[in-house]
Amino acid sequence: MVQNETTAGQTLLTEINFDGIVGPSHNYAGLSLGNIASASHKGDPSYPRAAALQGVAKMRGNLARLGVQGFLLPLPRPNVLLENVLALDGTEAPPLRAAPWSASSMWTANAATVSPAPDTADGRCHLTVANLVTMLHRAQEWPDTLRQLEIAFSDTRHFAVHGPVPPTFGDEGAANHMRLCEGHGNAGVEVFVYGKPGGRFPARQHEQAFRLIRRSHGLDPDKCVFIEQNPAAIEAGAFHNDVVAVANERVLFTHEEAFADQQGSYDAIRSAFPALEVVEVPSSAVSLEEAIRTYLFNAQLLTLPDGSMALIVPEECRESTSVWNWCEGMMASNGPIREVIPVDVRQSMANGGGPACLRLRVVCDPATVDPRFLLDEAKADRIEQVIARTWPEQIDPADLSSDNLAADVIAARAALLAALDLSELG
Ligand code: SUG
Repeated sequence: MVQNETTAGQTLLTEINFDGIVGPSHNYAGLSLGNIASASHKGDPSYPRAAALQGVAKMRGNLARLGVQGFLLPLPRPNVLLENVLALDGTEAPPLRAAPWSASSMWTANAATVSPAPDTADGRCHLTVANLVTMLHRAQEWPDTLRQLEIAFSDTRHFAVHGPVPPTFGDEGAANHMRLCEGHGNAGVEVFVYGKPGGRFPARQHEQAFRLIRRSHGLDPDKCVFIEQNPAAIEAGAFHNDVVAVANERVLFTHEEAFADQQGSYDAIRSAFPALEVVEVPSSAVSLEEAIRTYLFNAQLLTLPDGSMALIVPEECRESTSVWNWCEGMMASNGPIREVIPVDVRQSMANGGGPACLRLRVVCDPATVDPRFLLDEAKADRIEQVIARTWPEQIDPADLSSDNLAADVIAARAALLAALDLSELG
């Protein structure tokens, strides 16, 4: 396990990836305006069992690589509360009927914004649950996500879990947040990336949401950088910044067209974090469209136990000539990213969620987390068995009002909670 001891020498801080287990109602309803994969797979049949097993396989790989892995559970679906609020009576448009069924909480990069303990004024790790207000099917997530975070990170000596910022300010969590540091357990520089409204697609992350989080997490203003997303990237389908950039330790891996002012953004980060190493992919090598289609940047950039870095990318990257050529060139060079490892998360990808969307990074001492949210091989076996036994094999969007399917989805989730001793989330 890669671990850093804090200067106080009391806790062992490490980065833990908490993956969202893909829920039994996973479907393609085309609910996310501005998310090209979601729109283009609208109406397709989905395969929840295969989707969830792909997710567990990814977690197993990272558990083997890093020695530590966490997870968050699917939320209750169909969401009866939302169904009632929407006054569904069969006359509504199909997207409204589909929203209470969404399994979108699988993308835990949108669960919360996380500031590790070494960055905060009170020395605790702060998490603010994301309000996700821009999309109806995602706005229903936060109350149940908050309940889960409050259990997983209930040790208030080490964690502070915050409710959402007011809904006036759209907040999509860690998907638009990056952290540069010498090692995960050292104090870092937090980079907040926001969009400006007014374009063809919604700008889902508002600047003021992040400014509020900066204050409530007790972050030093000199160690925070606020950067505008490139409006052209949002127009091209980068609805979250993690579709075009990812950071780990001193490395920022980014497309050339990620930010409104690319060079100015590097300069701003570098003035707070002089050791910054930028690995930039030029548009001449990989177009913005191809980067978004393959999700090259929606990768997990991991520090392996030997200190080298590996990039966990979707399989779609290996199938793209321009992207794979670039990856091979990078691996042959002397850069900080030594290895590129493709993983199959195709069911999630078809809804616009790559390897990085599926995980929330929390730097903390694993001993301070509720162990029920931490994975080991035996637990992965157990999770797989429940999924294989109870997750629907296929869902057609037209099935989404069926009482039988609702009963199956509810029973499947309950079986998983029981297997993990987490029935209190029921
Ligand atoms: O919010 N897709 C998600 C994908 C989220 C990806 N997360 C990150 N980039 N971190 C979204 O757009 C599609 C659901 C549907 O169409 O049924 C969806 O919600």
